[in-house]
Amino acid sequence: MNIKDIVNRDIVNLTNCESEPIHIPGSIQPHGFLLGIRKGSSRIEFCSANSADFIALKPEQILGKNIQDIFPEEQASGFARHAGAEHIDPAQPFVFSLDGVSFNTTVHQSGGNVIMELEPFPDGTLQLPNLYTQTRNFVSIMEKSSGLLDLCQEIADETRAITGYDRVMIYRFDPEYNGEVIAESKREDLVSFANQKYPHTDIPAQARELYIRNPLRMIADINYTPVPLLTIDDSPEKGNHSLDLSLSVLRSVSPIHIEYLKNMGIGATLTISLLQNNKLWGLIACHHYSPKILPHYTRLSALLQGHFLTSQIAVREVAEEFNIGEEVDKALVESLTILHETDNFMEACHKSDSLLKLANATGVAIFYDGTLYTNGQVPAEQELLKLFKFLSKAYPNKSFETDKLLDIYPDGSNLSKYAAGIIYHSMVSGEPDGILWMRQEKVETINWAGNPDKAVLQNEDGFRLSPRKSFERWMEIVKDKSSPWRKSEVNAASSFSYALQKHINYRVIRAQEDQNRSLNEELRLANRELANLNWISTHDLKEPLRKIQIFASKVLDREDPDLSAQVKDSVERMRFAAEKMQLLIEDILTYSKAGSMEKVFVPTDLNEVLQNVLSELRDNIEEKKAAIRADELPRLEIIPFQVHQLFVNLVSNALKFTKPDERPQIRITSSLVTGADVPAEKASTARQYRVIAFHDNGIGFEKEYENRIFDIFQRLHPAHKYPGSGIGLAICKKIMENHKGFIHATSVPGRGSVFSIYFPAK
Ligand code: BLA
Repeated sequence: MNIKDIVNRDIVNLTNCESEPIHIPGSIQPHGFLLGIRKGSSRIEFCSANSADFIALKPEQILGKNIQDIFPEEQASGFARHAGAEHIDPAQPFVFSLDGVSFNTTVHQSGGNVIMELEPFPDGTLQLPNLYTQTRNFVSIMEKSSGLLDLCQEIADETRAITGYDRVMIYRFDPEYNGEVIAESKREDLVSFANQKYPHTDIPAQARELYIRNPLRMIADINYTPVPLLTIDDSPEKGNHSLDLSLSVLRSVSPIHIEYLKNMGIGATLTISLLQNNKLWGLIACHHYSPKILPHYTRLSALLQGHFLTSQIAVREVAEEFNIGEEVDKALVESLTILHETDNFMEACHKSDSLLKLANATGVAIFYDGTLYTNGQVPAEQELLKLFKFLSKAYPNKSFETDKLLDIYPDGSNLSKYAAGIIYHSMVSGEPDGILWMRQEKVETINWAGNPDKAVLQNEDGFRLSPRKSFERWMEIVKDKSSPWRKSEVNAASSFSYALQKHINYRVIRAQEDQNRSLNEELRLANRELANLNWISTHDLKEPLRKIQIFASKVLDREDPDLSAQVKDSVERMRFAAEKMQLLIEDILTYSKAGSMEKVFVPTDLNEVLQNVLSELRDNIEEKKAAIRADELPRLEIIPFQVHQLFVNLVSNALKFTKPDERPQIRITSSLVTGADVPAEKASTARQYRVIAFHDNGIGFEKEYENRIFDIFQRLHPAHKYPGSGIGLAICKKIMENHKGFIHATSVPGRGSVFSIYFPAK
C-alpha cells in the first residue's frame, strides 16, 4: 500500500494571496486528528499524519481499514447511524472513545467523502455550557442596550466572559469590505484596537466567501506545525486527491494570515462570522496572547453570541437610521423655520448650525449673486468658486451627491480635506449659484486609540503584514473619500435647497416690487411737479406774456413817428415770440392734461366730432381753400374732448404742411382691420381695430421719421416755415394711448401723408 500526502505546496505570497485556495491546504492544525471515508463505505481513505499522537495508531495502520477495525463495534455502528443521518447536527457531535480517552467528533460531508475530526475533550469530560444563563444574560443585554454599538459592546464583553480570550472585537465591514473595530472587550493591560480600520485586502474575497459557509474558525496555536493529510496512493482515482476542508474545524490556516497574526504577537484566535442577508456583515474576532483551545461546546456558546448579535443587527440598524433621520429632520425643520422667518437668509443665517446638521455635513457653502457664504470647515474661497463654476457647467440645473468628488472633479485633489464628498444643488440656471454640503475625507476622522505599533512584533523584513501597514493600505484605499451620504441626509438637503430656491425667487420678486414701488413714487412726484408746472405756466408765465403782448400791441398801434423802423421791428418780433411762447405753454398744458385728466368714456358719434372740428377750423380751411371729404364715421366709446383735440391736431397738420402751389385735399376714411394688420407691437392679434385715417396731399416726410414724428418736441420742418410747438403729435399719441389704441403715420415725401388712428373695436 502506497501512502502519500495531499499537501498543497503552492507558494503563496502577498501578490497571489487573492487566489490562494485556502479551502484545500491538505493539512490541519495539530490539536485534533482527521479521518475520512467514502460516503456509504466504512473504509478509511484519509488520515492525518498525527493519528498516533491521539490513538497510538499510525496512519499506515489506519488507512485502508474499516472504522470498526479501529473503534469498538457499537461505536462504529453508532457512527454509521450518525453519519448516515439526513442532517448532521453540529451541536450534537459524535463521541468516539479509545483507551479511556473521549474524542469530540465533528462530522461533515465534503464532496463524496465523510470527514471526521476528532478532538480530545480538554479536561477529559464533556462539559456543557449553561445555555440558560447565557440566554438570560442576552435577553437582559438586549433590553438595556439602546443602540447597535452598545449592543456590540455588551456582546463583546459577554463573549469574553464566556470564552476567556484576552481580546474580543466586533469588526464591521463597509460596503467594500474595509473593516473597523466597532467594539472591543480586552484584558486591561492591552493596547486598545477600538476604532481601528483595515483594508478589504486583509481578508481576501475567497476567505470571506468561505466564512459565509463556515461561521466559526479557531486557530489554537499560531506557532503550530501543519499536519499533512495522507491518503492511499493506489486508490481507484489517481491524480487529484485534494480534500475540500471548507467546513472543517481543524483546517490549517493560510500562511499569510498566520504571518499577520504572528506579527501582531497573537497566540491563538477564534473568529465568528456575522451574516446579514447572506452577506458578511462583520466578525467577532477573538485574540489570545498564548495558545488556547476552546472546547467544542464553548465554541458553540460563542457561536450563539454571534447568532444573538445578528438577530439584532437589522432591527438596530433600522432604528439607528430612523434616529439619524429624526435628528436630520429636526435640523431641517429648524433651518426652514429660520429661512421663513428671515428676509435675508444668506447674509444673516448661513452660519446656522442646523444647516450643517441637516445633512451631517462638516461644511456648507452657498454661492449666490456673486457672493460666497460659508459655514463650518470649507476649502479656500478661490477653490470653492472654481468648484461652483465647474459644477454649474457640468451639472446645470441639477443636483447630485457623491462620496468621492475627485472622481468627477479631477482638479479637486487638494479639496478632500474638507470636501471629499458633496451634495450639490444648482440654484440659478446658467449661473454658478448653488449650494454645497461637504464632508471631510474619512482619513481625517481616524481615531487611533493607543499606539498600534506596540501591538506589533517586528520581523526581519520590517512589518510586512501588520495592523500599521494595514492601516496605511486602508488610508490609500479610502483616500479622497467621505463616508457615504444617507438617504435621509440627501432628502433633507434637497428639501432645504428647494426652499432656499423659493426664498431667493421671492427675494428677487420683492426687490422688483420695491423697485417698482420707488419708480411709482418717483412718478407720483414727477406728476405732482408737472401739476405744479401747469399752475406756474398759467399764472406765472401766461400773465407776464399777456402783458408783453398787450404792451407790444399798444406800442405798435400808436404809430408813433418817433419810433424808428428798427425798434418797431424789434417790438414786432418780441410780440411774435411772446405769442409763440403762449402757444407752447398752452400745448404743454394740453399734453400734460392728456395724461393726467380723468378719463370718462362716452359713446360718441365721430361724425359729430368731425363736424365740430371742421367748423372750429373753418377760417383756416377757407383760407387754404382745402377740400375735405369724409367717409361715414362710426359711433365709438371715447373720451370726447380728447378725440376732438386729436382731430383738431390732425386736420390742422394737414392744413399746415401743404405745398404752396397745390390745393390741400384731405380725405378721412374709416375701416375695420384685425390686430395682425395694426403696425404696432402691442396690438392684440386676437381683436379687431377701427381705423380712422387722415390722408393728405401735403409735403409729407421721410420714412425714417415714421416713429420719431410722435416724440415730444420733434420737428421735421423749419419752424419759421411751419410754426408750431412740436407737441401736437405727442398729444395725439397720448390720447390714443388713453384709448388703448395706436397712431401710425406713413408718407411719401412730396406726395402726402396718412395718419391712421386705431381704436380697439368692441
Ligand atoms: C484571514 N484576516 C483574515 C481573517 C481576519 C483577518 C480577521 C479571518 C481569520 C479567521 O476568520 O479565522 C484580519 N485579523 C484581521 C485584522 C485584525 C485581525 C485586520 O485580528 C485586526 C485586529 N491578510 C493580509 C494580507 C493578505 C491576507 C495583505 O493582511 C493577503 C495578501 C490574507 N487573511 C488572508 C488570508 C486569510 C485571511 C488568506 C484567510 C485565512 C484562512 O482562513 O485560511
